[in-house]
Amino acid sequence: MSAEETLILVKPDGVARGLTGEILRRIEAKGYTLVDLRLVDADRELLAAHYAEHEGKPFYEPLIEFMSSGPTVAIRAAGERVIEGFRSLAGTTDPTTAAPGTIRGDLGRDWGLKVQQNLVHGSDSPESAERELALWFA
Ligand code: IDP
Repeated sequence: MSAEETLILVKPDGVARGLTGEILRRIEAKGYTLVDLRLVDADRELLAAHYAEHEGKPFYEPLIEFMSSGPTVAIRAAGERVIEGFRSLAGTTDPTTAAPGTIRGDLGRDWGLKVQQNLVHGSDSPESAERELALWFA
């Protein structure tokens, strides 16, 4: 069986703050393999497909706007249980309360905006990973 793969994004706040290297370092230090990586200026069509499950929620428009505000680094990463492992490295959604030691907990905080700028995205299931990798690495 080949190793599990996931989609990781360094969101525009992470790229703008110069944290891409630090985030890649943490992924590699955990032992996951970087299989592919690209810098993407995500358009609305890609973001609407990626965040389809959130359409209609109060933070949806601010989320799409934020994710269009600058380049995103898309990463295809691989390893045993990498989906679960990266979600654990990333920390919980709200960066203010994400545990210290996690990417969001150590490097993120609330900036008083309508959307949580929380530096990274990681697929949440094998089905999401397959769908999202197809979108970002089309
Ligand atoms: P996740 O990225 O931790 O998996 P999701 O629930 O999939 O979280 O939400 C997608 C993204 O939407 C989050 O990473 C965050 O940027 C934003 N978001 C989620 N919930 C809220 C909220 O209640 N307020 C503002 N932004 C949110």
